Amino acid sequence: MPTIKRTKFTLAPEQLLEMFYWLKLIRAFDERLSILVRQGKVKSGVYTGIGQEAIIVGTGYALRKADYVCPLHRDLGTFLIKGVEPRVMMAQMFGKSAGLSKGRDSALHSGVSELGIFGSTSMLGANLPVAAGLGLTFKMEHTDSVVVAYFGEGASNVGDFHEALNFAGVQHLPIVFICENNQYAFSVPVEKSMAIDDVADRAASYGFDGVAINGNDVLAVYQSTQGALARARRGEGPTLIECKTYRWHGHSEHDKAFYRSDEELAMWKSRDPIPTFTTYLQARKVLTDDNLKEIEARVTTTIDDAVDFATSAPDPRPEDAITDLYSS
Ligand SMILES: Cc1ncc(C[n+]2csc(CCOP(=O)(O)OP(=O)(O)O)c2C)c(N)n1
Repeated sequence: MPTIKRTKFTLAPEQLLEMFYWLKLIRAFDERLSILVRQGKVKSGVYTGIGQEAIIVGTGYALRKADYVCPLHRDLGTFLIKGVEPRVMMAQMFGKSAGLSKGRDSALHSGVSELGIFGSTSMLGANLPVAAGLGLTFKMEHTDSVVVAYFGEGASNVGDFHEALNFAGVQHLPIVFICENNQYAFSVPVEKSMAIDDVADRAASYGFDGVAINGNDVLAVYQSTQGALARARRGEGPTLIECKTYRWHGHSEHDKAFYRSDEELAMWKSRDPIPTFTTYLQARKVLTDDNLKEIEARVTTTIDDAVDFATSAPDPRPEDAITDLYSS
């Protein structure tokens, strides 16, 4: 069994601030969406990832354009960090023609091949064999691009997960499997769906390394991902990184999450990835009061602009429902 080479990936102050901006933007995007759902403005089902942003930023920051991501339903932030304009993403959620799928899906299944985003699948875990296929393509084309594939701990109990990891292990594919272990698969707590503590342990069955880390620590996620990416680019095969985290809202915005206690939620909120990183940056004098104000203002302007754009964007025209279709 190969061991993960520990390499320190250092970040310049500007990069740390950029990561901080992404954390704040992704949080603000989801928080605004949650309000817009209640105002009846969003056509799609909404599955926010509030509380889980450190995973998206730690894994997505510094990915190359040619690297692919295979997100799950909770990962709207992946689209933003991979380069989709917030305006376009908001229009997508409003079901407008300016959105990625021009208002023709429930908003969660669109991909953007030019940005290396494969749309998520409805069936849990079904994005993982797709990720394996993409990884095989990269290997056959002798590129050093990597696939980053996201899934929940719930999805790690379905067959697709095991088939994909097995194939990736046998073929030494350039894939980083990211488990967002947020403790619940809809209402099912992790201890009722798994007889082991760590999803990371499952990688050993398929011949590669798995590691369980604090998914609320953006720098820990970044370090682990960079190590896994470097190994994958060198042709050393896949890695599974399990990021322990918690989702603050229900499974979707229509789920009141009565199956968990207020104390549990409060405990996890005390581990909010954003204040933790804020304190870290302030202690190192990377984040000053002035640039904190500037970043917060930029986030608010960006989100307001996205909502204005999506609100005033035209609805899709009925006659366009049958364009962009093809048959074989
Ligand atoms: C094969 C399959 N079974 C059940 C569902 C219904 N379903 C959608 S999301 C979900 C829970 C997913 O939990 P997890 O994989 O842990 O991801 P999370 O939503 O917690 O991020 C379930 C059961 C589905 N979409 N596909």
